[in-house]
Amino acid sequence: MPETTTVDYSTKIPNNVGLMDDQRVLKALEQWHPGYIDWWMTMGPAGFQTADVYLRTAVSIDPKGWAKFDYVKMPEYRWGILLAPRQEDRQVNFGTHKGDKAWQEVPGEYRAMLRRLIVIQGDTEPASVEQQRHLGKTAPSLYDMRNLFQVNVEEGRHLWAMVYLLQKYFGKDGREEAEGLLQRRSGDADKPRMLGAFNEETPDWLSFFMFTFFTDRDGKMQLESLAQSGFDPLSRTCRFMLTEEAHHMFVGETGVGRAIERTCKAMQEAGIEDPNDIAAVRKLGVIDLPTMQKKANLHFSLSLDLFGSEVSTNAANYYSSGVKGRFQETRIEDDHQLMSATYPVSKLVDGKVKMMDEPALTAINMRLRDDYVADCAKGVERWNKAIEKTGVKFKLALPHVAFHRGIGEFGNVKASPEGEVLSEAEWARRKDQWLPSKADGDFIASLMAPCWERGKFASWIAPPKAGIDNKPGDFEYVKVHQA
Ligand code: BYC
Repeated sequence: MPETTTVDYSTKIPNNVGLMDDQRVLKALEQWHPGYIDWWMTMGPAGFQTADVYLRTAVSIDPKGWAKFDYVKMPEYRWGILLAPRQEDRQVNFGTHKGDKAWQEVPGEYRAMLRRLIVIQGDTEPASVEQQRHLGKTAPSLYDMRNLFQVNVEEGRHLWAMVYLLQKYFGKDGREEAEGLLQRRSGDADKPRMLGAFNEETPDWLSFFMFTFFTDRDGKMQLESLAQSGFDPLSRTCRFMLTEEAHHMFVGETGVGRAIERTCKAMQEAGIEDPNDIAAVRKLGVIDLPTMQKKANLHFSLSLDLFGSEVSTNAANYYSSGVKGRFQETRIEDDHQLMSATYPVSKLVDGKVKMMDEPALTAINMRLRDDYVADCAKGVERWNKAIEKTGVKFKLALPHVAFHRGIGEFGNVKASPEGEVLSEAEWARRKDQWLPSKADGDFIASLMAPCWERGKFASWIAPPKAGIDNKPGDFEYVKVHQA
């Protein structure tokens, strides 16, 4: 079967890339499959592998109606290879090869670069599943549990997507890298995942929602940039991944939004006006807004580190070579080569944060990070509108980009959420005001009691506005008794 818009489910590995006619790759993927299932069973969602879960599975790559919903046991989910349709006349849209026909094979000189980018992207996908594997046990509702599992199986599929590229286009090295993706483990001292944020814990559901809001949004930005790639199979893969990614950010934004809604409502009902009266708010069995701010500070700053250094020759090379573009590259009005343009970069000068013009080519990471920050800010604004509507006087805010950073210009300094540079001693004295402390973590953990009755929600979170696939409020999204 040639490339199609519908997915061929007749093979063990569903696909729209004509795998049946590509025996070499089909065989490589079939050999990789048992290792993947083994990884899923040992590192995937703990405790629910035998339960029926109401999941969506991609059946087509047509943006309208690409998914179907049904009960599936997670290990039987049909992970497959799905690429957005090929555009015959697609070109390389930026860099020194601008105007050339997009590449259907890997150009020899960019092989190492492309492989590295694909491996980094691939590594994050299983990492997030590992980070989230214990959350099912404390799910605040069946609805939320189902969303967690949906995110997890799709991250698993995104790993398949990168493994397909490695195995089809990178020969022996690609097969070795595909194995490596199953060997590393989030948080493991000896064989950690590649990027910092993917070795952190996701200890509770508020972290999960913040992660899907902030870190999956980095995923969106990185995938958008890779979707611009002159290497057409990478572009097409990332374009389809983005359709799935949108739901993950929805889970994050509405998850935090529902926690906020519940807290504000509980405060109103109890007549508590001061959102900073943390002890009083916590007594209501909800998460106080200042603690939500701390969690946002943590996840935002960890996610900023995923953009690499503000000024990066790696990023410049990716761009000039045509392998990784800018966010919405084709909508930007400039020469798409950045020979002489500059871009303002935030830098530390004499202990103060200042904007300095740098060659736009080396400031690609900074630009993507700026686009990301703007996208995050819109979501935070929506949360603030919801708070305002309830009459509670509190505003969430994104911390300064210098706050709590491990990578880049601010990687070695301590700064407050307002961007004021601090001494180590000052930071140590005040950091618990800005980042979740042990006591905050313990309090949140105390609320993480499972709530698995149909249509019921844990004390700290409001129900969603609508069900998944228009299901009613008491729908049994996960048949937990089978687990
Ligand atoms: N941690 O020039 P630099 C997602 C290293 S999330 C550790 O500043 P570059 C998802 C870097 O490797 C999206 N090391 O950075 C979300 C380099 O090392 P070498 C994932 C780091 O290369 C939720 C050195 O520092 N996708 O999809 O321009 C759930 C200097 O590098 C880090 C991608 O990231 C770090 N944070 O940019 C599931 C896309 N940052 O070469 C999934 C692919 C930098 O000197 N990756 N280093 O040994 C890239 O585009 C780039 O590699 C990066 C870094 C943006 C990550």
